[in-house]
Amino acid sequence: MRIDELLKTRMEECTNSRVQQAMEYSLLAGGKRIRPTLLYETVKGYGLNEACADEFACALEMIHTYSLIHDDLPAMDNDDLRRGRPTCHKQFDEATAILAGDGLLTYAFKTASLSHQNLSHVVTCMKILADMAGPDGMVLGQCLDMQEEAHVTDWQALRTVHHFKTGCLLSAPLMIGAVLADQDEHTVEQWKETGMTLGLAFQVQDDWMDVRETPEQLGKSNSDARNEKVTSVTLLGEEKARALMNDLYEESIARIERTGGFESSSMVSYIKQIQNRTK
Ligand code: GRG
Repeated sequence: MRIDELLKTRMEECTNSRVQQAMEYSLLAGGKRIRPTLLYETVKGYGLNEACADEFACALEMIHTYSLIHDDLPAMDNDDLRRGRPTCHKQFDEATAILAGDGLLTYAFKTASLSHQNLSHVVTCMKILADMAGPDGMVLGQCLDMQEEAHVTDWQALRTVHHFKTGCLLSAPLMIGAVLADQDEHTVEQWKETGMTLGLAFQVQDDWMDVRETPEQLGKSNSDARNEKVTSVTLLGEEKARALMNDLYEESIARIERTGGFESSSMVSYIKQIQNRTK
């Protein structure tokens, strides 16, 4: 995959150290690469060459990987398995895993800044990255998730957690792709909404698979039950959660097909692939 080669090169350009090794261990462990792929699909749908999005594709995957490393820590979900391997803190140690997350987050912004695209677009895209990943975005979602017992008693409240925790980092590639393709603010907002719908579909699917599949199949611990997490499955039941997931995928596909000036077929077939995945 193009993104794997790019990430490998970026890691080779980082000073070799224990933290660099831990960053590389988690970043190059595989993963579905959904966020970079969504970005590439967006620019391609607008008729651009995917190379224009390389730096932001790397940045998105680095930020995503940092969030997984920190989410797996004992202070958060306390998980042992990620991407088919021991989690970063199990393979190294907790301090190194914290630093690896910090390193990836920082290195993401350095990487984004290396983009040769129109400077004003680059600044806008970096702001989107920060907004979607930071304390108004994914970090807020994670904070709400950690406090969930006090706050989450119904589907609407859980939806809000997922909106920030999962939706923001799936909206970011769509928004960034639209900015790189010189789309106006209204269109970028439309893509944000599409990403949020897709994010919710993806999260409900993740909840559903967490109860249906084994850790070996998923390549990660299915810790929701152990942590007594409120999920779409515990709130709605397996059948309703599955139906909701399919409705949300269909809604996001319909939104993509309605987007003016966008050749949607390749992105839509990619999303159907995600919807039908088994791990
Ligand atoms: C620590 C700030 C901070 C945030 C953590 C990503 C995250 C937020 C938590 C991980 C747990 C979780 C279920 C998050 C929802 C999003 C999600 C399903 C992440 C897993 O993404 P995939 O399936 O992972 O794309 P791969 O490994 O394929 O890249």
